[in-house]
Amino acid sequence: MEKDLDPQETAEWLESLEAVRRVSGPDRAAYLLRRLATGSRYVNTVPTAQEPPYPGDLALEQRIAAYDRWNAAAMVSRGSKLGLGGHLATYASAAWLYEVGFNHHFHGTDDQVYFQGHASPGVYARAFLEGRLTEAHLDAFRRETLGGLPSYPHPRALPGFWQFPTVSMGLGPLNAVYQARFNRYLHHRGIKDTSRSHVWAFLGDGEMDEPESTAALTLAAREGLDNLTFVINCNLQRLDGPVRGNTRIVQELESVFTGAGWHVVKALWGEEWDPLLQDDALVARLGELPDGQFQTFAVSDGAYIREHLFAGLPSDLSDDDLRRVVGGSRAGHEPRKIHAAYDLARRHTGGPTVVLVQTVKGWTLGAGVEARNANHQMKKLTLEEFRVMGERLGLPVPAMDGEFPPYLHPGEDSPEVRYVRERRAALGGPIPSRSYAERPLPAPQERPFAALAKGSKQPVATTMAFVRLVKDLMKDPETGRRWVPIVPDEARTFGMESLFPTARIYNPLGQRYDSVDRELLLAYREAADGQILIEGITEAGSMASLTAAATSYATHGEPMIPFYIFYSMFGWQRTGDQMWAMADQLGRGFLIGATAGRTTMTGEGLQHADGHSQLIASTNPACLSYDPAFAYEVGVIVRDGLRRMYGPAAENVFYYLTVYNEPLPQPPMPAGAGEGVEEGIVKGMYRYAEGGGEAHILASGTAVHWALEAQRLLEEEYGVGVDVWSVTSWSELRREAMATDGVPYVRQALSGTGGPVIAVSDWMRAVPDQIAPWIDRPWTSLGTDGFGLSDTREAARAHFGVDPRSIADAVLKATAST
Ligand SMILES: Cc1ncc(C[n+]2csc(CCOP(=O)(O)OP(=O)(O)O)c2C)c(N)n1
Ligand SMILES: [Mg+2]
Repeated sequence: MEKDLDPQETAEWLESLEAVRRVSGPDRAAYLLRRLATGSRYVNTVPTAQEPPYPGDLALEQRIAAYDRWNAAAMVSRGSKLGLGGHLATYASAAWLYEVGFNHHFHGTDDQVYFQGHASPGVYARAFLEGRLTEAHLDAFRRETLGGLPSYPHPRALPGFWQFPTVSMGLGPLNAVYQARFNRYLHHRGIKDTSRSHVWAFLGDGEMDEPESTAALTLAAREGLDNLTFVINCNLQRLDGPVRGNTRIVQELESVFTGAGWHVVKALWGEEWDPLLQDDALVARLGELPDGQFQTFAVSDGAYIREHLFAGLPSDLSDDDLRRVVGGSRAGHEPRKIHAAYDLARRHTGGPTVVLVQTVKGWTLGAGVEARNANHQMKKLTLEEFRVMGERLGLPVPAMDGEFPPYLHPGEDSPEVRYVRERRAALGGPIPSRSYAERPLPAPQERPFAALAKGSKQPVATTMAFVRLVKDLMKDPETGRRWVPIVPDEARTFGMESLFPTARIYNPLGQRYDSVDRELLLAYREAADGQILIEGITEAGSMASLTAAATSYATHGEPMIPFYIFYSMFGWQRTGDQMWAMADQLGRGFLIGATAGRTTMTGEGLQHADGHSQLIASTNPACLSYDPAFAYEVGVIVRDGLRRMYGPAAENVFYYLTVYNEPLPQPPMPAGAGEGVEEGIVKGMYRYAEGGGEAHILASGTAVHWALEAQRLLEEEYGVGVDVWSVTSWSELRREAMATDGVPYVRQALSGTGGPVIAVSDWMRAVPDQIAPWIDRPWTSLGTDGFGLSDTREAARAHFGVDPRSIADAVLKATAST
């Protein structure tokens, strides 16, 4: 809660504003407030006179930055001969933002840096200078089949180097907020002291258009995340042209971040502007100039600038000076100004900081590139352009023949190389770097799994079975505290309120109110060391939380076991890109799609009824996706998942389990078959109920119950005996079949049986059809293709033709025609 430092002054101001409102109307009062929030002067937050001394050797750093600029441009240009692409302009505008960080601010062991994806050539160039990469690496940029460098920050493709994938725009800023938040969570829960760590997120001004970019701003302020800094490179351009041609992106972002409660630091103008900015009229004019016009000034001659920007204002500068200052003097090209801003950001307490820094896109790459609308897609400079750039940067430009420029290196023993290595050593080690030691977790106690294996006569939905399981697992003496339950405001829907009193809901402020239900056994309990993350109604935020927890084994050396439980409809199709990014980031954990199925959630209809998330999940190579029918299957899958993700040979996979909300009796794990059943559950199918073998019904999830009912109907009414199989994972069966050189498991399982195969589930037909190519017998699939609708379960299932009667009909038809 904000403290009123001077209540009397507050009262006076409020009184004045109230008077404005009375006299001139509410619109006028609102205008004044808006001006106050957004109309701060369009100048640097730290004036030159107040800049802290620069902590490094500026001349040397200039040369280092020059080498990095050259090599970044060279690697992209050289790659262009194969048509592999790459980006020149992003890094060229941001080079100093990174150099100042590398030399003075990024703490190797503590800090976590989200690099702007398209700036990766510069990050590689810097690693080349530090001796972490060789020329051969740079020359294999974007040639991953040769073991070369990935185009963007991809931990999965370069796992010792990159930590955070960023190039799907908007996910970086969102994930960065939740990463900073998760660091605090680990701290508050006593799992790791993260008080020294800082999260830096480098973002494009165009990237801020993505709704995800600003989605978590208020969370960061609310939770006081002063361990987080956004650096937004305001080069005023995105891919096609200006970010805000007719208005101003810096002021827009300033008002958004200010309104969200962030500390805003502006670093806009280079030092040469200082005398000009003495003129308030010019400052006011700059603050009202459309960005598109300012971009044009960046490429205009002095006469045009004098005529259009300075019209009516005095200026002592020559045309050449004007061209130089207006053309390129920006705070983002000056290490002192960047350091001043970062320093302020790091010293700020109580909340997050955003540094809005102005640059020219393509800076130093020459007149054909700088501030040009098409520069995002320029992939190559001519040798002449390299020569001009090298001279401008003060580099020893070699004689160049052939088509492409060489890489430049000052020599192993040069002051430049010694300096970058010393700086990184002083700051604790290389960045980016993803290094950690695997810490296998012991297998949990057997008791919770044994409870599920016993089954229950009382009808229980598989959602409840899962929640009971994790509730028990959270009590495990060794691993219980590593569980991280994540829910977007649906804990009650999934029966999770039973976790509130013991596990409690994480809130760094604790609970500052008497909860309305405090007398109840299952009262709403918030606590600073709470274990449950109730994220509010944000699936995107929950996914970002999951990503942070799922990668804690690598980012913190602390394996955590997150499970994120959500309405299955609002998972894969809504946030599938985040699941893709989590796969890139090598996340490990459980996604639980609850209230799954097109017909199983009664009465909710078209936008809730999920008949396809199993299909989307199957497209993610890191995801093992299961559709269990019975509680004991849930137990077997979770136990196997814990082994595969947290055991001694941990794999970089995550799990998706769909669970249903239809309470049904839960049978005990079939006895006798024992290990065969468990193996079948893990591999994807096993025979649950033999019944004559004239046909075979393959069913998954809740549809196994319909299949069993169809089996009974067929036996009793038609004397047809069929077997019912529980398919726990269509996609794992398919993957194994595609991968094996031998007989696929699905064929092995069915070997020795005959008769047609009928597949059914609460998913669209394409889900079971995944295994159809390996069924060498008549195949029929039933499913819930089309939009969902609300009705009783029975009516909905009859509508889609997946109810027991429809299954029986399909079996009769199939057996008749064979
Ligand atoms: C979600 C998503 N949409 C579109 C793109 C394609 N894209 C890549 S870079 C870019 C423009 C980036 O502009 P900005 O964020 O301002 O970065 P700058 O290069 O100017 O620093 C676009 C549209 C993407 N990478 N991710
Ligand atoms: Mg931009």
